[in-house]
Formats: sequence, C-alpha cells, structure tokens
Amino acid sequence: MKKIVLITGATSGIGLACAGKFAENGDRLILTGRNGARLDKIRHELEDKGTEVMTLSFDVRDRRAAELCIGQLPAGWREIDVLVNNAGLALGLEPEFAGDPDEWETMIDTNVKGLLTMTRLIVPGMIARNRGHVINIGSVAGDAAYAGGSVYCATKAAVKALSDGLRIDVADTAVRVTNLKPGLVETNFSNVRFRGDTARAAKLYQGIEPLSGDDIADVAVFAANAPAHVQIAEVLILATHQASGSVIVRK
Ligand code: NDP
Ligand code: 8X3
Repeated sequence: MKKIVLITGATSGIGLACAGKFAENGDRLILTGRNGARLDKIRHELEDKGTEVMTLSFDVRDRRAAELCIGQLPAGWREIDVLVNNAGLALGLEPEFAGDPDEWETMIDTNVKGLLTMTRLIVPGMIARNRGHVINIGSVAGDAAYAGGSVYCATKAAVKALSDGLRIDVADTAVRVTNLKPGLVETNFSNVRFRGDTARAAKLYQGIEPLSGDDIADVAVFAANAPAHVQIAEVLILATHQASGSVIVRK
C-alpha cells in the first residue's frame, strides 16, 4: 500500500536521499525544509518520475510555522504514515568550555526541540488511526561523546532518549519508533559544521569510503516496510573502517 511519508530537512543529504528512496518504493511524499525554491525543484524532479509530492517550507525551530503548515495540509495528505525526523546539524568542533552559546542554541533548537515539535504535531494522528511509524535520525554521536562534539553529541543522545521514551508511550498502539544512528555520511553536514570551510570538510572523508545518504535511506525504507509485527527499534550504521564516533581508520 502507498504510504504518506513526511521528511524534514529533505533538501539535502540523508533527507534528500530518503525522498528518492521512498519515491522509488512508490510512496507519496511530504517534503519539508527551509529552502522553498530547492523544495520545488526536488518536487518537479520526483513528479517527473511519477511520484506524488507535497512541499512545506518552514524552519523546524519555528513551532508556530510548523503548526500552521501541518494544520493546513489538504484532505488526502493528512494521514501521515511515516515521519522521518531528519532535519539537523552540528556547528563547530570546539571544546565545551570554548563553544559558541548561539551555536549550541541552534543545535538544541533544531535537533531536539524541532524534532519534538514534529513528533507532537504528527504522532497524535498516528495513535488515533492506530497506524504509523516515526523514524528519528539520531547518530553514533549519541552513543558516546567525542572531542569537540559534546553539545552535538548531547542532542543526539537526546534523540535516543526521545525515541526510547516515545516507543514506551505508544507501546499499546501499532505505532512503531525507529532510531537510526549513522556514522560517517558524506553530505553537506561537515560543510555546515565547519561553517563553509569545504577543504576542512573534505578532509574528513579522505582515506576512508564514507557512507552515502542512500545507504541510510535504504535502512529507513527497510524499517518502514518491515512486517507490521516487526519494530526495528534502533540501528547503528557505520562505515567499514569506522568503529565508533571517534575511531576511524584512514588509509
Ligand atoms: P545536510 O546538511 O546535508 O542536511 C541537513 C538538512 O537539514 C538540510 O536539508 C537542512 O536544510 C535541514 N535543516 C537544518 N536545519 C533546519 C531547520 N532549522 N529547519 C528545517 N530544516 C533544517 O546533513 P545530513 O543529511 O548529513 O544531516 C541530516 C541528519 O542526519 C541530521 O540530523 C544529522 O545530525 C544526521 N546525521 C548526519 C551524519 C553525517 O555524518 N552526515 C551522521 C549521523 C547523523 P538547509 O539546507 O535549509 O540548512
Ligand atoms: C554525525 C556523525 O560522527 O560526525 O552525527 O558526529 S559524527
């Protein structure tokens, strides 16, 4: 059966790859992000291949905007089957005692509060229908802190706690909750983290074959299509030659 899949941060990286893979799976997509022009371009490309796409342009940190957009979904698009809470970012790699509090706020507001906003808006409908799946994009960074990553790691540890907590809260329903924890994925992530220093970002992916957005999207589609009695609760997906958030062997 065709599912309605809502993806946050669908304009780049893992979110964009999820859009492509869920489209290949035959699903209908609600793509959300901050860049309306980019969303429109992606919508046209997917529509040309026969996918039904709706786009919503808002910042997940703006709770009112999120409420308005979700509240105004037209009939036929309201019964969201899969929520992919993907929008997120890391900023900086400074020690905790030297980090930029404004950047901490951006990470916490996006990765934690933005994810909560979307969950709060969409999961009640899933519970009422006794059907649905929340796929949170956590990270290996949520398993253990690494040097300079403490605030980002804390936000991803929070994603684990929020995923585990939600799974408990919906355990008496057929709603499923998955926490996907990628390792090193080559996307725009490091360009954002290093504030546009593309040379520094590129170095991170040298000497090792990193994961791609598609590698993560494949797991998301697999989890969303598992038999109804199977809940893929958590998956850690690392690059080969990566053992943890801080152990990466480059050759
Ligand atoms: P990208 O930078 O390529 O994509 C991030 C996406 O999130 C973009 O579409 C971006 O939109 C969107 N986004 C950021 N902030 C907001 C916001 N406030 N409101 C709405 N959308 C927003 O990085 P990735 O694809 O790698 O990151 C996706 C998720 O995967 C993140 O949660 C990240 O933490 C997680 N992750 C990434 C890993 C990696 O190694 N790349 C590993 C583990 C987890 P815009 O272009 O407008 O900024
Ligand atoms: C992104 C992966 O290891 O750069 O969550 O933090 S890592």
